[in-house]
Amino acid sequence: MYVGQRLKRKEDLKFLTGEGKYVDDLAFPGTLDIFILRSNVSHARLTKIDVRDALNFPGVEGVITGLNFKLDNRPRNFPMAKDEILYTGQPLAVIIAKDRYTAADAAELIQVDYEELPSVLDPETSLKNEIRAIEDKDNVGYKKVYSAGDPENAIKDSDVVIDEKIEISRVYPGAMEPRGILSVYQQGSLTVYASTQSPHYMRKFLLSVLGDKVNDIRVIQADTGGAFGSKLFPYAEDFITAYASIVTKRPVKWIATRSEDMKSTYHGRGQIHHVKAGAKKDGSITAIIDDLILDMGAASHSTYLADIAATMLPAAYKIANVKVNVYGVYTNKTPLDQYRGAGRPEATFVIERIMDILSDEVKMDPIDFRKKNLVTSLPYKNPLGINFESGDFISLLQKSEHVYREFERKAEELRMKGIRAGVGLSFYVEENNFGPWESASVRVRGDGKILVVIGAAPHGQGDGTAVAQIVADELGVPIEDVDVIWGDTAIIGEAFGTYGSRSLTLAGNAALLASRKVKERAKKLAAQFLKSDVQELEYTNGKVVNPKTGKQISLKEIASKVTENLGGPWVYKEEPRLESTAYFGMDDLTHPYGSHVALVAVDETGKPKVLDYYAVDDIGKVVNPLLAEGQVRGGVIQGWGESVMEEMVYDENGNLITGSFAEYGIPTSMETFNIKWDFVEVGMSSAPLPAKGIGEGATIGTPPAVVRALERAVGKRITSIPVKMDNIY
Ligand code: MCN
Ligand code: MO
Repeated sequence: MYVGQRLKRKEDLKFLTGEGKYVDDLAFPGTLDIFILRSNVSHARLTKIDVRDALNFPGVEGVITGLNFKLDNRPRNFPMAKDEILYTGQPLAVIIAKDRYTAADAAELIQVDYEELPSVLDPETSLKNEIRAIEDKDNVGYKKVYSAGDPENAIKDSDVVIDEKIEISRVYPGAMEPRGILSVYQQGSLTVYASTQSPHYMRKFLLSVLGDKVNDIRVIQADTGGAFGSKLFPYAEDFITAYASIVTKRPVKWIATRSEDMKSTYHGRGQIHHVKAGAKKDGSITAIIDDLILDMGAASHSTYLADIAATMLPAAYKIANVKVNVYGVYTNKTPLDQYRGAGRPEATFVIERIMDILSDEVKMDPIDFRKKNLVTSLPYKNPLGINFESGDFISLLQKSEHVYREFERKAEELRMKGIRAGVGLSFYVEENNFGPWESASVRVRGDGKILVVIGAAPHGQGDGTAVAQIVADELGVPIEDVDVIWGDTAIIGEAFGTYGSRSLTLAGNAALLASRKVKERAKKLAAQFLKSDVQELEYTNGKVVNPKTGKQISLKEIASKVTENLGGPWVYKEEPRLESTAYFGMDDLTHPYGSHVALVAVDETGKPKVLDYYAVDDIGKVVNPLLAEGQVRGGVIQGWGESVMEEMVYDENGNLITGSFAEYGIPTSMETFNIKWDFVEVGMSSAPLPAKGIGEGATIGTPPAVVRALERAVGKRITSIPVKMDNIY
């Protein structure tokens, strides 16, 4: 069995040997580059763009301004500003030239006339609606109330009530490879190579507005150096580049520089919660009332993040009375969207801060306080309608509690030596496997090698290896004979992609089902070669056998037999097909859960350091614990970065101050630390291979654990991230 083994990734070698092919590594003769002139004011009325000098610049092939398509929820004037500029970094003009340097030089000759308008950057100021972020538009672009029970009265009935402002700053989903796209025009059609999480979705959204200008669009995912949620939804640059290649009838490439990526890639998180929560003396929570403000930036495509955060807020706890008032507000900033965890890290940070703060207020041990309120039997439907399908919260918490007590003893020893140290524990419920379905094809080739094409589009997770494990087990063949490929709209019918920690469960199960169908095909074909009735045959260990006669034929032999006799007659009673496609989806999302424990020390300058770290998850069946652990390790470090260093900061004029890695703190190898990961396989999903996702879990579990540890180390209540050194000095 390969499933369950810690196999190394099949996909790593090409990257380790420098043979990866990212978009910018691809070269086509005659490729033109584009440079995007972006706004350097955050709010203005655009009156005129004069491009004459730029057009005459040697090497320039064209300039585009005012390009607009109708797409829901994108900024007014998308993909380029036309009459109103809404944020610094918004595209104003596009220069197409023989190379990127020429394009950038020509851009300097463009004259932009505008009248500045007051801008609003702070989401709470925006909520007041005194200054409009978008002219003629209410700043509150989204409003929704989630409510259950009678929270107002339940709060009044509490022995202890807390009232806190909890802030989760905006962050940059900093993938190693910035975004990039290459659109190749040929005979009225486009082949688009992109750094993306979903070629199929990209094809769909490009076709939705360019469909009348081209015959077809094929999207190929180039090797993609990470995405963390940020390369899924449509971007201005996708449309601009594809459009530029249509008008020039040439290949056109756009590659973001790092600083360009930081202002144009949708930022993540950006939520403020004003929370009131109450508890009884015995530690039972009475109610939570939360005003959730989502800092949407200049567009409204991020509202689903507030919905996820609101409905997941009660988390693993029995809280009957809850109300979340959601306000999505416009600000003159880069639009917001998902970043690894997408709404669940925000919900978890808020609820876990509440758990710790309430436990302090009722003077209870924070773990006992959690136990008092934890959901004890699953399935369980939370008051806002989310169904937690399977698992055992209490026993997992007991596991992490054990580590918590041990870390507490270590912290105590450190404190005796005068070192400021603290321990924090978080318990979280995840929501993943966002749907609706995924596809996979399994093809046995003439040489017996197996090609699996999955509709998911991994970009660092390692799903290719795990899917190969699943298929190799099911077909009973060596894993070396199984190749998994993905990321091309022309090689797989329809598909969705990689996001919402769904690839292993949905594409993995689709591959499992496709393999089962292939086994049925193999039996049918074997029947004629073994001169048996198909009912008599069994498929085991890569062979079809007839237990009665003892005759057998391997999958490889069948594949070879149906592809021999070049030029010969059709001799098959059965169609010689040894391939199958399957689609797999589930009725509902999955809800794995886990717990993180951190031991953190703060030195005399206020610099925090993680001394020890433990995480435990229940994601149902774990296909490859090495890959899952890799996800947790990366996620913990990202969660640490978000907790203590990462923040997108704007000045009062709307300039992005953290516009490069010189100003934006992102963890490096120097900030990593020891992480121990454990898993249990209790809460199975309903899929044939009963897995749930792990791709985002650690970014959800980490911030509340490390922030609690910091709070304990310095003895000061902490309610916003990133925690600033001067707060804990
Ligand atoms: N896995 C497993 N057993 C399970 C579940 C998963 O062995 N029961 C393994 C899978 O084989 C895969 C990995 O764990 O190698 C993650 O699988 P899964 O949970 O299905 O998540 P996805 O593959 O769908 O990845 C998406 C997820 C998301 S939503 C973000 S955001 C994120 C993340 O993955 N972005 C990443 N991890 C990332 N890791 C890298 N390197 N780069 C990103 O951009
Ligand atoms: Mo994601």
